[in-house]
Amino acid sequence: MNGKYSPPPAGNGEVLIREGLKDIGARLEQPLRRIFLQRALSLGGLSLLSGCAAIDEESVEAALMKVSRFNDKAQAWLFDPRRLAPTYPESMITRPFPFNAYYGEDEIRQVDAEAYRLEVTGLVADRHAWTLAELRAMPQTAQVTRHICVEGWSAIGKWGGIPFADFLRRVGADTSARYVGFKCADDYYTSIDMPTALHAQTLLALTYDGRELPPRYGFPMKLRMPTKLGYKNPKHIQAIFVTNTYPGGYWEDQGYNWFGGS
Ligand SMILES: Nc1nc2c(c(=O)[nH]1)N[C@H]1C(S)=C(S)[C@@H](COP(=O)(O)O)O[C@H]1N2
Ligand SMILES: [Mo]
Repeated sequence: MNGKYSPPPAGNGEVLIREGLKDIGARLEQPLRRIFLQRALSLGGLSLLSGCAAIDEESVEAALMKVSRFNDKAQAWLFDPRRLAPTYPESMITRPFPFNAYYGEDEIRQVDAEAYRLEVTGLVADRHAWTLAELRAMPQTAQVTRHICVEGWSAIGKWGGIPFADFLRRVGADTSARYVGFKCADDYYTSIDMPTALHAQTLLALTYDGRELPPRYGFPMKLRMPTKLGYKNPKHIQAIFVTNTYPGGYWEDQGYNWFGGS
């Protein structure tokens, strides 16, 4: 969101193509919150919001949060686990592929490959921590898909790695649980719904464009989901946990829509 990347000039096809209901939800939330707050305050008593006359910022926030959670439910209901996001020929890969994070490129996290262990906890049978060699030994696949960021850019890239559904099965995850949460090496965190975690195109990505995932794109590993907006795709994953307790996320806790479908 605060990345230093400037979008390529429009006209080479790499402009935001989806103005769908779902990402509009995420993009409008900030202005909507302001308008809503102004109206509520100037009307003095929007009792339908809270059932009481005193409208303060907190109750408006709470009401908007309810709207956003309602959106999550609607999106979860609309999500078709069998529908595939578009894939593209390699000739359409955006070069260079943009970098984005809540910090600039000068602060990209350097994760030590030797010391790295992926923690897997929560509702799983096998809680052992994974080395990179173990992760690379699992069957891998690759796909060319479009990444869409709420900041208004999109780009096509090629990610390779372990189908996340295979990984979840391998660790004996309780796939009836509601959430999969992620903690990252840079303090970023996010969480997703189980149907998206099990989607055929959700990858635990270890490579970018046929090579080891570089630090800028999330070394040693990111979760790549072409069915979700950019901010739902955690880079530098350090820990994965399966839970029924809502884990939120870095941007989601600041008002971005949690489901974040694209
Ligand atoms: N760990 C971590 N993951 C992250 C972010 C971040 O700041 N830290 N930013 C998110 C956002 S908003 C976007 S658009 C994508 C950018 O991924 P890219 O650098 O591969 O383009 O990473 C997402 N995952
Ligand atoms: Mo983003």
